[in-house]
Amino acid sequence: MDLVKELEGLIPELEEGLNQSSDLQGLEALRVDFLGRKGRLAKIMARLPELPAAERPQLGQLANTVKQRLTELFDARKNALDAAREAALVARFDAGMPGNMPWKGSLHVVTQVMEELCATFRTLGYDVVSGPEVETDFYNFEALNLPADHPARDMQDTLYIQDKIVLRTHTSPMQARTMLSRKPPLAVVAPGRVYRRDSDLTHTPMFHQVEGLMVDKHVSMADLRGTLTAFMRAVFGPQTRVRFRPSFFPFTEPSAEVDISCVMCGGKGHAHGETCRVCKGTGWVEILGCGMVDPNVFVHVGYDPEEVTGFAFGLGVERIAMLKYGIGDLRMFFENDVRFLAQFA
Ligand code: 2NL
Repeated sequence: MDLVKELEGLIPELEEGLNQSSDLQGLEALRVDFLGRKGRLAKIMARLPELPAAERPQLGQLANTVKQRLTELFDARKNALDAAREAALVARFDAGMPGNMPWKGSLHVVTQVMEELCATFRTLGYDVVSGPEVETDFYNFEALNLPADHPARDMQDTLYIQDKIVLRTHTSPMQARTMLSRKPPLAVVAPGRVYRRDSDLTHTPMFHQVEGLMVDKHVSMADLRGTLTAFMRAVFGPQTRVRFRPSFFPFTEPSAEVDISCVMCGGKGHAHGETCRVCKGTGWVEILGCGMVDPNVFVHVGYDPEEVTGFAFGLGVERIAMLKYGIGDLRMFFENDVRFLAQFA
């Protein structure tokens, strides 16, 4: 048998094989078949001892040449396939197509509403003040006309850090701090987190408040009414009607609760022949509490109640956000389901 012919025959055979394989997998199979350790070239070389000793060096040399040629053919085909694949990718690539946009975070809806409420008061000339969530008994209770034995302290269950140190139950301590560090006239809003020992369908242990305070000579209930009416119309639209009902808070006298015409039914109490689920048919929804600052509060912060008067109010941000966006379940704000949050991005 002529080993020379067999060796030389490998070249056209590989050429034909290469022409028929059009993917990298087929190419690798061919490489193993021809050039692998147990491949066809190796098998021919294994038969070298069949030859007379004198012919072996010549055949060895031929084998090297054939091996080199096989390798060249193989590499050339591989390069051609790689280039074709690259060209196909480039042909499909559209540089004008939008890329995969990374997810972008956004402010929480409660933060957005809180900032909107503060921005509205800024346009009315109010300063925005913020401070500690861990407060002393003095700023959280005592200064606000809530002495230790006052029954009104039971109105809200407090989270204690230690004796006389609490998680603030409202943001009014910031207003007490502001009055102690500034002189009238002043107008401030205090946004932020507040804490209560309360947890059920409609209460969370942490929620957000915005409280406001104005102190000057001759500040009246009419100023309070005008300010809050303008505020409500800025937040819920110019068609909003506002009403005041008498109420009680330990830090204001007189005190009132404010209702606005229902954001759902426009105050009609019903829609499409059904009782409105937001206002329960009354046409009004409660939105905040307010009043004229109790003279005792002024005494605690060193203001003369014969000299100045003031009004104050407090509201829950989650409640405003629920009414503004028709959110029916308070827990939505705290579950951090991105599908919910992203609607307000
Ligand atoms: C409510 C009612 C209110 C105040 C908060 C206040 C603060 C100072 C002095 C007097 Cl420093 N008053 N704040 C007054 C009336 C009502 O909040 O229902 N909040 C959710």
